[in-house]
Amino acid sequence: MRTQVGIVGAGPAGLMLSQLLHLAGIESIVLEARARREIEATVRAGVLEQGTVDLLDSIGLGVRLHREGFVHHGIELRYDGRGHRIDLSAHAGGKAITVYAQHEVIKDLVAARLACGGRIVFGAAGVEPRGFDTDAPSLHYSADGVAQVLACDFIAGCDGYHGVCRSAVPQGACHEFSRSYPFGWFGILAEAAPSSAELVYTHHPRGFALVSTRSPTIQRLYFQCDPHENVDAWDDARIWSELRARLATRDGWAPVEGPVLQKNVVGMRSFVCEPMQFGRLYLAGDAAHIVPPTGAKGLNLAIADVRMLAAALAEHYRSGNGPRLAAYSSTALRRVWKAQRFSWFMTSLLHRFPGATAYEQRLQLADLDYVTGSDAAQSSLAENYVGLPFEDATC
Ligand code: RFL
Ligand code: PHB
Repeated sequence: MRTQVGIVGAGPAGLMLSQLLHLAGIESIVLEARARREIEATVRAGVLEQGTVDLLDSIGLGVRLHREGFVHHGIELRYDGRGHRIDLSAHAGGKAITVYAQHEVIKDLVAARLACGGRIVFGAAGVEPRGFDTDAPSLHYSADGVAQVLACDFIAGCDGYHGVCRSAVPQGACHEFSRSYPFGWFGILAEAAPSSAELVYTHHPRGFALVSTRSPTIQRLYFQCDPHENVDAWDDARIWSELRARLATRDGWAPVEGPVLQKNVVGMRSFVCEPMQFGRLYLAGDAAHIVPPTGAKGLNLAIADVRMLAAALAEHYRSGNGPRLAAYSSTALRRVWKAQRFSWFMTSLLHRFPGATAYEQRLQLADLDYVTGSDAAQSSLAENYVGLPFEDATC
């Protein structure tokens, strides 16, 4: 088998890359380890930046998103029992965010790929990128127990943080920068009407809490927990009691409660691999970098990477010469590091850090006071939250 671009991973990065390449007249095949129903059911991100929505619109994939997603023009920062609204649109040139679940984006992308005759190999086992330091890279894998080789011009490693592409890079070629946080997020899906029209990010002495939503009948909420927390130790009553305590305001606000449908604990890490290119292997999305979810940047960054990569590959195939392809890693990393900075800022602003001194706790409150009281600070937060402008044109 042969294709122009062999893509590993059918997450947002891999699927979007494949669709953008198709629209630029470039063939690709996606190899995905999991089954279609699994990738379409995994609950993860929810916040889409304006640029992500605009890109989905521009390729005709905005219909369901606009019908079922929620456009938010602001977020609330809550601390000391009081809420402070940040008007995102007023501070970021009219831009907004859309709350639309990642697995719904995945469903839309899979449907679009298949409708265009695109190939996604689900259940691809033992994927191994080879020869990416030569002009003849290939992906070795097995499907239904039969060994296969996919020869290609380029390999796109879109296989997430635990994928095989980054680990195929020779030791020493990849410089890794990382930070782990001494807490995780306990995430729930609950059957209840939205508690709030906009997202609520809360700082509380018991720890961070976040109110988000999914639909008129399903809410998504998170609270800071021990990274090794046992979800089975938390029944519905205990979960709601903790959320009530952290989210309470002086004027008696309380979340709308309902049965908890799903619960899990998410670790918090920051990670960057530099560079993002090794010969003919290009990494994109979580395969190259991850952020703690407090800034809602991971999925959006994955989409931004492949937008740049697709434009660079299109230029390469069009002109036979690819200055953009050569610059992919450095161009992408500039955006990546700004998202790292913002995610670190939001995480530091809002969480309770075990062992923080009284002095550090006071600084954190001063930071919250500054951000919610200063127009300049709100503009900075809003500009980053809705998504920084793209430096590069689309393909
Ligand atoms: P993904 O989504 O991990 O997809 C990688 C795909 O590769 C497959 N794969 C392999 N396939 C073949 N062979 C192998 N050896 C393979 N190994 C792996 C996997 O099965 C999978 O299908 O990476 P991608 O495409 O880079 O997308 C990244 C995003 O998924 C991630 O950054 C976001 O979910 C992060 N995130 C958020 N991002 C946002 O922009 N906004 C948010 O509101 C937001 N909230 C979140 C989040 C992540 C969370 N968790 C669970 C960490 C909230 C949470 C709780
Ligand atoms: C979500 O709705 O899942 C969500 C919202 C905001 C975040 C992270 C996750 O910062």
